[in-house]
Amino acid sequence: MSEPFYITTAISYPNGRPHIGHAYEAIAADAIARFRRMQGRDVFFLTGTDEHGLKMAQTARERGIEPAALADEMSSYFREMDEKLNISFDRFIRTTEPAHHKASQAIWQAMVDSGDIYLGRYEGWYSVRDEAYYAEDELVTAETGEKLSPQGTEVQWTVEESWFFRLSAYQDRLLAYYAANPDFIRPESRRNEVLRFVEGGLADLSISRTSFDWGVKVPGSPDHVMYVWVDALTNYLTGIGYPDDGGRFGRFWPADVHIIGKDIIRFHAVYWPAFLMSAGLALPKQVFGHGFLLHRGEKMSKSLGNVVDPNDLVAAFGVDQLRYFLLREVTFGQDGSYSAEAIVAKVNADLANSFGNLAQRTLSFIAKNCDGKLIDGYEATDGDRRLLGEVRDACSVQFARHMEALELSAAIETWLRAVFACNQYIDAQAPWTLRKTDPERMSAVLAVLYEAIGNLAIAIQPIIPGSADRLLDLMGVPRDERTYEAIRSGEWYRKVASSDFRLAAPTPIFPKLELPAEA
Ligand code: ME8
Repeated sequence: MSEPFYITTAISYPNGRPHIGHAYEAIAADAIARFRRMQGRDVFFLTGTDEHGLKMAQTARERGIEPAALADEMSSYFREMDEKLNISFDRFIRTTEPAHHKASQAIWQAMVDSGDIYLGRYEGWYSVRDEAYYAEDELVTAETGEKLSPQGTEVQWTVEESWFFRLSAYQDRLLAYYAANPDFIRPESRRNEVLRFVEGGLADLSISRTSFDWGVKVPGSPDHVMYVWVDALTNYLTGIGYPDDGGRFGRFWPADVHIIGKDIIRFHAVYWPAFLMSAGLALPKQVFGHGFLLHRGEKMSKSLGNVVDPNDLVAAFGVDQLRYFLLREVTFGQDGSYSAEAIVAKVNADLANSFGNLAQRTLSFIAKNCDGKLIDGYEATDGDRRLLGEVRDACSVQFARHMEALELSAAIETWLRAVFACNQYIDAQAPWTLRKTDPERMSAVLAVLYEAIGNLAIAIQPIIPGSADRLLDLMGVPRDERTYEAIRSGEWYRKVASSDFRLAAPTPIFPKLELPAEA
């Protein structure tokens, strides 16, 4: 059986509709999941919605509906967005599912059993927006004199009986774990941020609430619901069957990587490992905090009116166009900016003009001038071998190395350099001239290009799955040959060429984009 690979996104708060930041995270995680599947790994990809907590309860109250009704409605928009973006999740989890309540109570009980939970009284600051507690010295003062969270959100003084988690007892164990596992938190900037925070000392964490009841009930303490982050983080266990399904849970835990945004790194890299240590469970291998997506360099906010619905971007530019832009433009781990102009410019330059044009002119030439027939054997020149070697190396070895390191934009750049090399080759070889002067050489050049384009399409599948599939279907590349292994072995071209496959006249896979009028 192949090696498991368990990847998760954060689960989103469905207190509003999904925005481009949610889309970005889903797309990045999907590219990694697809890449690992192509490597032959047995992938489990989890995503979903985080439906408890005060923020959900308050939004529902403002809208005059029950929190459950709000969650049902909004969660469906997240799922629809995922489907539209071609996100290949294996499970879409909702934290209101009974199985999740059971899992959260199980991990709670395990923490009780290790003596890490005690009853106390919480007096301090809470931000509903962030669903987070803050210490006095973490707060910032606004120009108006109002106290705000370090994220700039409103905080309220809260006094409540509460169950506490003995987080303070985990400082040394966490620091030792970070030191022994330098790749646990990535990128480096996030790791440093977490180290500084933990080195500064950890206070015990309030992990239950009594002032509202929209949450998972604390076992044996019916007046308390769990602090939303305790149940939210546990989704990563529920998703693979904890506590019952020994089979799947045993196979996929610990997770290979949690893909999350930089604003929630503390929950994933401090609280979560401490909860798991307390419950006697293994720790995830990696937590990756990606950057934030800005609109024209500005933070998205309802008041600025620049919160963009991902569905509109898909309608305007296309799914793969959006996926490509986000993964190529934003260095994974850093903040990035987007605008309609930037999407149009990047997609036209890279997909329409470089890759699309390469495929279109080669394939339509073969369809038109060779009856769609490919030649099986030919005499390769040094230049032919050089190009094929370069493309093969870029598409299998280098692309894969970058993807494994979660350097998504670097992987795409490598691929694009190979596309450029093909375009130089086609211009230098000029098959349209050879057609008259040396038809045999023309056929060889087309065979080289066909294999190169096929390899480029195979490699880029995780990034632009729909378009790559269409191109590979058109080119007759067998489904089971669409892997990095197939690129390396170089067998697929001969199989296609020696079969009775005939290439049909292609329509462009990447039509040139126009800037929408209202942009
Ligand atoms: O934080 N750019 O939910 P959420 C990029 N429920 N990513 C962004 C972003 C932006 N502009 N805005 C948000 C939560 N995100 C919790 C998670 S996990 C056990 C619980 C990212 O809906 C954000 O960083 O506020 C997070 O990873 C994800 O979107 C969901 O954010």
